[in-house]
Formats: sequence, structure tokens, C-alpha cells
Amino acid sequence: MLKDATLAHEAPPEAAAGAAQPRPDPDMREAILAKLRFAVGRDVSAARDHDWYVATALAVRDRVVERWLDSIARTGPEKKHVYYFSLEFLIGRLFFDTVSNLNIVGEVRQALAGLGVDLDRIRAVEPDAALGNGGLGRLAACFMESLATLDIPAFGYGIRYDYGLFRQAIVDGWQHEIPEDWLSFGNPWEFERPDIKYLVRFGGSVEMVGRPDGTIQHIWHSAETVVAVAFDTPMVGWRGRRVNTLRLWSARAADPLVLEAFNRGDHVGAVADRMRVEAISRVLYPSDATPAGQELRLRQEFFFTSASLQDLLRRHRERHPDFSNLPDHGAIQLNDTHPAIAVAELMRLLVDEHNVRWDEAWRITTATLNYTNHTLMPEALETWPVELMERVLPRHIQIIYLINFLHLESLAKNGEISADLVRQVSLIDESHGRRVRMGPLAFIGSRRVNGVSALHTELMRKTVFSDLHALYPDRITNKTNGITFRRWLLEANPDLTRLLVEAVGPQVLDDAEALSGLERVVGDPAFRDRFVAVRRRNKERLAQEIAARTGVKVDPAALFDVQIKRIHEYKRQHLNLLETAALYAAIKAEPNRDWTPRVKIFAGKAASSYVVAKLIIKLAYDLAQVINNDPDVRGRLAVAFLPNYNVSLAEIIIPAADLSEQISTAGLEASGTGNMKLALNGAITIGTLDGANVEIREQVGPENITIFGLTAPEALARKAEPDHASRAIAASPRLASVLDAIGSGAFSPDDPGRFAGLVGGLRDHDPFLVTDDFDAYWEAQRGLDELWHRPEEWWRKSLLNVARVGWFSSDRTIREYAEEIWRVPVG
Ligand code: 26V
Repeated sequence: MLKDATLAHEAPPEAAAGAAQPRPDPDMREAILAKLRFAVGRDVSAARDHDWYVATALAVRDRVVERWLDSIARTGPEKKHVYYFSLEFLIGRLFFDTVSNLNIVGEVRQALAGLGVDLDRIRAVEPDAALGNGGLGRLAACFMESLATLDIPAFGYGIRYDYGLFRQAIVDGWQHEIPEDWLSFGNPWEFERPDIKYLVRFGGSVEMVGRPDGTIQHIWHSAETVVAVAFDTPMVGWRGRRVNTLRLWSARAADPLVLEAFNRGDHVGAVADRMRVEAISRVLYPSDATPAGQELRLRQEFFFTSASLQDLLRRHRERHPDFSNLPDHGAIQLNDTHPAIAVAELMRLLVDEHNVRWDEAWRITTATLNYTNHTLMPEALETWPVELMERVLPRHIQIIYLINFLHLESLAKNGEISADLVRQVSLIDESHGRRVRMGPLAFIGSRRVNGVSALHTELMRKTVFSDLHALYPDRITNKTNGITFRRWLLEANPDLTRLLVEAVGPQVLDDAEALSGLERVVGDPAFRDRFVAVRRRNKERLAQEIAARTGVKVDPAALFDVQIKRIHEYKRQHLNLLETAALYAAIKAEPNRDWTPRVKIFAGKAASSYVVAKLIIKLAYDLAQVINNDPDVRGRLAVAFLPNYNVSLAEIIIPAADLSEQISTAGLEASGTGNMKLALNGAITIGTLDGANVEIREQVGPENITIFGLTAPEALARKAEPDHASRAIAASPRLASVLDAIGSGAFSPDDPGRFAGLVGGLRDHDPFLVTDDFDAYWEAQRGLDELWHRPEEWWRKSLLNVARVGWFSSDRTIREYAEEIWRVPVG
């Protein structure tokens, strides 16, 4: 029998983590006090929140280090390691994650309370480690946690950016970007390793020298040398079973360069060179819209890839006579094409630096590397101008040419190949200037290539990689994304977690599939009431946050309708906004109907150069201004755009969401992972048959998700019809009128033409099929309005979502990678 709701609520959140009732831990108290005094240099009487945060983090870190060293010690050198290469790790805060995974929340809370300090206050002081843009970077962070949880020896490799993803300020509805100086107060989680450093070279020329045996040696005379210095952050798995290393590289000028310049008397030049070198790890590129294309980005990609490869080759050589068994001891995962230069760099290191024969080096490379694709949008696929590569990486372009030659030659050997096929599968794109295509390079250099949802992987096989797939039919495999339940359930939603533990038992903390035990209680009214009460508290907390951040007051009893993700035309926040404006008009036209009270909640950043995305934010803001200030709709409709979406804000919004908006144009969202986080916390999804939504529908059952709109093949066909938008608009008076209103300035009286271009674009081409899906979306939303009036049914569906999404744990995803791609044992 379940206990009374209030009792459950009053239990400390750490009970959710399955800890025995916390025992007072004098060691923790003393450790915190010692850190405060001797590491922070403050007396108790003078200590502020930040000092307490650092002191506690350092005390906790000591316990992490014990397990970290232990993990390394018990992982014999012969054990196979996974190396996750990623330009992005979107980690968020580490303090509570670490404390929670070590199962010491209770001890830490008590120790702090005894010192008059509130754990929840000091944990909020920590800045987010925002070393990523969105889904791809957050996936890397979830994977690092699951790798440690599954006791798989692994390194994450990336860049230690001085500045993470910009902070978003909204000024009068317009996005402003503010540098994210996350390291300005220091970072208690990282260990600088001045002794672990590698030289990464750029530019110059290549000399060819004949060897006595007739082969040719290539000597790269580089123009510039950069030092990559390691910074290690421990990644703690669930229950602290294993601690892995996230190794991020920072760029430093090589001293000789400075000295030489000084000797020439060129102080200014020396400083400028130093700046240019250190710029490599200065800032994360904030675009997930179009590949950056600039030289600095290519330098970042090569910088961290080369340092990481040198690091793992060095470790291999300390234990093995040669590299022939490298694939038995390491598996490298390339997170998208950002580290795809690894194909050429690993070949160069093996052939040029370690004198491995080309064929043997190719065998080793293609048995070690694997590549994950995260988007099929043509404009997003990375290519680099040949001219730029020749200048920045002169030896690598030669290697790429040779790989390409051998690749095309092997096709020719296997039969006729047409000029067309060569054009399709060549690594060099000749269609608009000569460019190196990084996707095909990664494909050819990898043992396995994977997509991130079933639909996405199928589309990879049929579209972008169809020709390569025909040549290598076993290479592409699917690995549907997942999320770590520790952060997105246990830590973000402790009250729900506590309830779930009571309902299905503590094994749910270790095994996401145990959530299915909830099926037994979905019909129990007492349980449902408690579930609704937990959600209500989460919604009250979000309402407070909305008021604090935007001044908008919202009713926690209303349906919280949430769209949180990067702002993108393909994600179609503007479809949601058109529906919002249409709903506003409908409420005004029929004020006495029994409208379902809704709060439309948006959050997300736009790439700084993405003009339309910024205009979409402005539209959300302008709609909010009008709607929130109109007494006719008060209590029925409100709109809030929450500024500066990041991992920490997601942790507040997700547990409070009733409705999850996953409305991308079908075929364009590779997977989505926010969709999983929201369903796990009890939101019902309204979505298209896109990305992982397809598999969410399979898991939760079609009756527990609201699917609308064109399917991927339908969308493709519709887009080809030149007049699709005008026909859709002509067929929908509601759509026509909402477009007229927005386009003519009804929501922007200060600048009536502000949205004319946005609306004009929809009328003219509408490449993302907003107009085509509008009516179906409207109808789906009205169906949900009605469902909200039948709370028993709504909460049953909501609970069934929680019960049936265990499969989307990143533990399951990582287990699949481990078994099928990396071939490493799972603990
Ligand atoms: C997307 C787009 C779309 C519009 C045109 C240009 C462009 C460029 C890049 C991207 C996304 C870059 C990679 C990425 O973040 N992909 C995301 O990866 C997530 C993890 O696999 C996945 O859940 C998201 O669906 C996918 O967008």
C-alpha cells in the first residue's frame, strides 16, 4: 500500500536515490571545513555561497578521486577502451550529479545544514559547463555517464573552451549573445595535467624523400606548432561504480615560438602569434545551423583530434610492441564529422611517424574508427575547400587524395563504374569549387557507421549514403539515442522518483525497464492523485521561475505546453506560434466556450547568425506581449519565452511539462532527445512521425501519443509540389487569417512590416511545410484540449508514458554500442 502523499513529500529527496537514511557524517563536515579554510582560504564567518560551493565540491571531489584512481588501477592495460571523440560535451552542472551518483546527498545535505548552509542554495551557484550547442553535445554527456555506469573503460576527448555556448539575453524580444565566461571563478572539477601535452602542427609544406627500398617518405615541414595541454574531469557513474576521464585539450603557444620572435625583437608579433594559437580553444562555435566553414573551426577540429589520437597511440605503445593490435584495445567513436579528419590523421601518424605500411595502417584505421551521423540536412553536411585544406593541413590533403584514389580504384576493380557513381562516392565534391566531403571520408574510414533513430538510419541508407551503402551494405547500423535517467529523472524530479520507488520498488533506480511495473498502478486513483500532486508542485516551481525570469504570471493549474530546443525552422517553433495566434483569435471570437487553459512555454537559443530564428523568437515575444495583456483571454491562454535555455533550465521545465512539442518536418529531426526526457517525466507528446517519435509511439502505444501531419515520404513528395503552400492556405481560412494578422502587423504595431518577410516566406515556398501541416496540428491540439477535460484519461496516458519509456535509457543505447560497434564487455 502506498503511503500518504504528504509523508512522501516530506521525506528528503535523497531517499529518491535509494540511500539508506543518511547517517551524520562527521568526516564530510570536517572535510568541507578543511577545504573552506585551506583550499578556498576563507573563515566560516566570512564564507559566502560560492565559497561553500567550492569547499563542498572539493570535499566531494576527494571521494571521487579515490574511485577514479581505483577504476584506472583495476582496468588492466589489456582491457579494451572506448574513446568518444566529440567537439561538444554539453554537461551542465556537475556538483549535484556527482553527489547523487555517489549516493551521498543525505550526508552532504546534513553536513552543510549543521554548518547553517542550504545544499539547494549552493548547488545553484555552479555555472553550467555549456560546452555544446544542443542535442549532439548533450548526447555525448549522457553517454559519458552511461559508460561509467556500465563499467566500460572510456575516455571522452574534446576541447576545453574558455567560453561555452553564449548566454542568451532577450532585450525587447530580440536575442543578444553574451560571452559565457564559465571559468572565471575557477572550476573545481578539473585537473590540469601540464605533463600530458602534445604538439599539433599546422601549415607548411611536404617534402618527399626516396628511401633505399624504393618507397617514399613524406616529411611535413609545418609552419606552426601548437601545444595541446590536457585537463581531466572525472565522470562518475551511477552508485560510483566506475569513474572515467573526460580529457579536454587547451591550446597553448609553444615557447620556442615566443622566444624566437622575441629574439627577432618582434614583441608585438610574438604576442599576436600567441593569441592566434590560443584562439583555438577560446570559444565554442555557436552554430548548429550551418557548418562554420572558417579556418578556425578546421583548426579546432584537427587540434583536438590530433592530440587525442597521439594520446591514445602513446598509451598503446607503452604496452605493446606495435600497433597491429590497436583495434583489439581501443574503439574510437567519431561524434558526427567534426573529428572526421581522424581518418587522415591516424593514417599519417601510423605511416609517417611510426613507419607502418599503408595497407596495414588502413586495416588498423578502419578497424578502430566508427562514425555517428546526426543530421541529413544537405546544408549541414561538412565539407572543406580543398584550397583551405592544402594550406592548413598539406599532408592530410595528400592522404585524403590517396584514400580517394584507392577507394575509387577498388570500385573499378569490382566492375564497371559510371562517371555518375564516381561523382556520388568520391571524397572530393567538384560541384561548387573543389571541397572535401567529410561524411563520406568518415564512412570510408570507419568499421561501423550509425544513425541515431530507426527512421534516421533508414533515411541514411536511402538518401545521403545510398551509394556508399550499396558498396558496403553491412556498415550502416542503427543506434537509437537515449538519455541518462540519473540526471533526467532522479536528479531533476526527486519527488516523482520517490513516488516511483514506492510504487515499483528500488530496482527502478538501477534498471529503467523496471518502470514498466507502473502499469499495475495506472488505474489506482490514490496513486494517480499523488502523481498529479507531485506534478503540481513541479508546475508551481516552474511558474515561480517564469515569473522571476519574464514577469509573466501563469496558473499552475493550466495545461503547460512546452517546446524547448534550439530555434530552427525545421523544428517549427513558428508552427506552434501560428497555432497560438489562431487559438488567441478563436478564444476572442467565442469567449464563453469552455476553453482549456493553456500556457505556451518556449525556450531555446538561435545561432547568432540565423536571422529567421531570431525573428521567430521575436514573434514569440510579440505574441506574448499582446496575449498576456489581453483581459479577454486571461486565465485561458498565456505565452512565455524563457531566456537562456540551458541544461539547468531544462531540469526545471521538464518535470513540469504536460505537453511535449516534437513537431519537426517529418524526415528532418534525426532523433530528438528532449522528446524522451519529457515523456519520462509524464508529458504527453504531440508530434510528427519523425526521429525517435516513431519509436516513442511504438513503446508507449499509439493511443498514448498524439501524432499528426505528413509522414517523411509524404513530406518529401509535398515539398516537390511548387504551389503546395498556396493550396494549403487557400484550403484553410483559419491559417489564411492568422497569416494575414501576423503579416500585417497585428502583433507588431510598432513595426507592422516586421513579420512580412517571415509570412511571405511561408506563402511562397514554405520549405518546412508549416502551412501543409497547420490544419492537422490545429485539430490535434483541440483533441488534447478535450482530453484535458477528462483528467482520468489524461493522467492515465501520462503515467503510461512514464511506465513505457524505460527503453530510452542511454544505458540501453550504450549497451548496444558496446556489443555491436565497440565489442567491449559490459559490466
Ligand atoms: C542541424 C541542421 C538543420 C538545419 C540546417 C543545418 C543544420 C546543421 C546542423 C544541424 C544539427 C547538427 C548535429 C546535431 O546536433 N544533431 C542532433 O543530434 C541529436 C543527437 O543525436 C539528435 O537528437 C537531433 O535530432 C539532431 O538534430
